[in-house]
Amino acid sequence: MSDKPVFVTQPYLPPLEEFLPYLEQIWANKILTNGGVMHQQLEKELCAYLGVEHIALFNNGTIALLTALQALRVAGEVITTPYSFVATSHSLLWNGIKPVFVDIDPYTLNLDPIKIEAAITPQTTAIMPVHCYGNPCAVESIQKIADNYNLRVIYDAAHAFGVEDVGGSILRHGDLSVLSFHATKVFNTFEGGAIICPDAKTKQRINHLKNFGFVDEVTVVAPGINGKMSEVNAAFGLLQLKHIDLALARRREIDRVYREGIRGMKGISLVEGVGQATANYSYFPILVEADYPISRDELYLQLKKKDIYARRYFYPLISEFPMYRGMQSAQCNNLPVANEVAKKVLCLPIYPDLSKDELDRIIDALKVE
Ligand code: T4K
Repeated sequence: MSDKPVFVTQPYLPPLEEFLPYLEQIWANKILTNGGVMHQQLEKELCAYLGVEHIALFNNGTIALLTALQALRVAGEVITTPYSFVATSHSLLWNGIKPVFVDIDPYTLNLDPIKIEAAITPQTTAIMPVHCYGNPCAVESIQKIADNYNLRVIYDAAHAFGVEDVGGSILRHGDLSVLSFHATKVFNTFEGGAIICPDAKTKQRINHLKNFGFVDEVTVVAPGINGKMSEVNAAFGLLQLKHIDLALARRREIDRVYREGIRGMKGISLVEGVGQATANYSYFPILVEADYPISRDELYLQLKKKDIYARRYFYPLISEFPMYRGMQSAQCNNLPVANEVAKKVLCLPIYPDLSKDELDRIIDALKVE
């Protein structure tokens, strides 16, 4: 059995020689960024692959989130989840918006729709839910609330590449959805991200905003940012797309082996997928319960000693960080489920190149007496 370190994830890299022709084309064109041919091609191919109509590529998911909020002119207060990566609520603070944290559902680990209404105030303008681990949010209940109160919905879909519900892509819900193509994601462009939007007019506004607000050489219509994806990143995306189905199939198999090996272990609960017609197996979270022989943190350290680098996504909760913890909605008693889950969660390694030996090694390491 190999004992090389196993990380929570590892990017899937196609053979290097397959990437060289893309680089040769970039070298020949000398167009490195600002919406070159690779960029245009990737937008087209992603729309087809994901089954969406309009996509705007970005240099990362965080800038895409910032821009999505700007695109819809969101202000005031936005309801969001504390159980996510900090970029979700940081994007609100960067826009001068006050995040209002609402607790999560204990099964989906996403924003609990039943608790949203009580958090709405006259200042609320939008809801920013997260499809955490690629598990779909309660999209219909959320839309109903948004319609009743005239709120915008921006999904942080950083984990949800390729996820579908019975009606098609999960990314079609809400006003906008934001993807991350970071190295640690199911589909990566080294760094990258995207906004999925419903119509050409919104896409045009997003395109202006990600290019400093420029419409043409002499016209600037908004205080935009530089959110453009480069040609090298787009080229890598085009190549990744050729391998994505294989990578997803491998993830599905790892998920199956984990479930088979772990189900029935005393003190470990699995997070079940709810509402996916197609899942992407982006993370493999387990919950370490009170009747497990050791605590979650002891297990985390014990795995580390065995060179297995599981991660406590998402602990600490966003609401525990200094820039949020003074807010009323960040208080522990407002977020009992999120606080409980953050204490129990551990994400096990999952990525296409994880070998059978490594997988067995991880499952064995969970068998603690
Ligand atoms: N919204 C949500 C819900 C998100 O989860 C994220 C990002 C965003 C928004 C923002 O999107 P971006 O602006 O990032 O596009 C990682 C990622 O940096 C972050 O993208 C991701 N979420 C978050 C959940 O995880 P860290 O601090 O855990 O990453 P790091 O560097 O510790 O990497 C984890 C492991 O992955 C390493 O131990 C080894 C492996 N790894 C990592 C990198 C970067 C590699 O093998 N190769 C690599 O290049 O945040």
